[in-house]
Amino acid sequence: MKVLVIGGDGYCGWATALYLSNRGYEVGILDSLVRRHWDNELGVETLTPIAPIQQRLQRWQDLTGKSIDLFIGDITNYSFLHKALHQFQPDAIVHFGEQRSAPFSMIDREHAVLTQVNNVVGTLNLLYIMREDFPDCHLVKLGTMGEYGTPNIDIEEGYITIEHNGRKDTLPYPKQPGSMYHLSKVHDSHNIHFACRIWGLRATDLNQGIVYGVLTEETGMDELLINRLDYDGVFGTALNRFCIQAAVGHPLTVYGKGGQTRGFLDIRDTVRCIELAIANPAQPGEFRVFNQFTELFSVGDLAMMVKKAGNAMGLNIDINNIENPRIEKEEHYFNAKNTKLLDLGLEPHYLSDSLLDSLLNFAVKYQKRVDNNQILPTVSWHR
Ligand code: NAD
Ligand code: USQ
Repeated sequence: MKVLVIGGDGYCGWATALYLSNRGYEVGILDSLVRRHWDNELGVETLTPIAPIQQRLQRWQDLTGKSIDLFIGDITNYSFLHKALHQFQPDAIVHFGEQRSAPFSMIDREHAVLTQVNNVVGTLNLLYIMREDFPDCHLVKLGTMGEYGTPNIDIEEGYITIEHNGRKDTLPYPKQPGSMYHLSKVHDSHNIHFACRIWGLRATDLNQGIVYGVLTEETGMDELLINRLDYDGVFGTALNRFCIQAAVGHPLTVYGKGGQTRGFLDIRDTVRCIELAIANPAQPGEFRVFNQFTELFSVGDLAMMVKKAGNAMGLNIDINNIENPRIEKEEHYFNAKNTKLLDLGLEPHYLSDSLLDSLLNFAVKYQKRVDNNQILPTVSWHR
């Protein structure tokens, strides 16, 4: 089976491409490398030294004998995308290739427009090519749990059955995203749903929670295969950031009261979830939605867990509840369903002391690469 991984030079995409290649899928990576460019523009670097994509792929081939095709270009460029897809002829497309940072999208108007154009137009181009030339191809699209926001009722997987004035229907679950980035994912979901309903395409929208960890079986095989691990205030995400902050003796940056609760998952489960979605494709015309996370945590509780694990290793760790740069609920109800991937066979790697130890040790190993000036948040949601 041929799988094209769009965004395969990024954090989730790189781990997924190698995992699928290792399991016998014929894999292609398509990436514009724009994420490396945004890092340069912001003056930030991943904690880990990542090799150029060509070197990464050469090393993978040398180690395993497996080759991965590479297409460098931007999916908002229709003619490039058209050519790449016709060359590769995918059976499934895994689409990670978007601007994925909420703070980046909230810097100013330009960054909001860039985010929404990059994400919405890229996905739209993909849908049109699939409609014209690859109608049986299965689109596996990375969405986000943040599409739902934090409603005061249970969050279902994509759809909710509603009774209204004596009539009943199952409808898309209401969306209340908290950033211009999360909004771009809502727009994508609507466009993909339309393409399935009206054109009969098949798609799975994976509403993923926050990913943590860095090692997978494949990316751990060799230093040249190392994955990115972001810690800066724009692209770094909660748990990964806390572990790196702990390693360099920076107080953990809990925003506001810290009661913000989100879905989380280990990167080893991200790659498995993608495989489960590919191996069990949506039906023609079906727009399937899975909530892709394994556990719920508040950011305050995560900080406490990192402090405890770090203390046990002899690290001295403070937690700072700093002023929240975002506009979001800091204490709220949050109960989201996540049974669909479990029903397909996902066996979660739950957050454990050993994972925290390994992530903390990993961060200690690369601590010299940390620029302390990049840790505090600089982007504000406030006017
Ligand atoms: P990332 O920034 O590490 O990787 C994204 C990759 O996509 C980059 O290599 C980038 O160069 C590429 N890309 C972006 N726009 C492109 C375009 N127009 N054409 C071609 N390539 C393009 O991000 P990530 O953390 O790996 O996230 C991957 C996907 O998963 C994103 O869609 C994100 O929204 C989603 N997601 C991530 C997380 C997380 O915690 N990291 C959580 C939930 C959902
Ligand atoms: N937070 C802190 N301290 C920090 C960083 C974040 O308290 O140092 C808080 C934020 O205020 C927020 C929560 O932690 O309440 C999550 O923030 P985050 O930066 O870890 O994650 P988020 O902005 O939601 O975005 C990340 C990925 C995005 C993905 C999303 C999944 O960057 O691509 O879509 O997680 S979810 O959160 O489920 O929508």
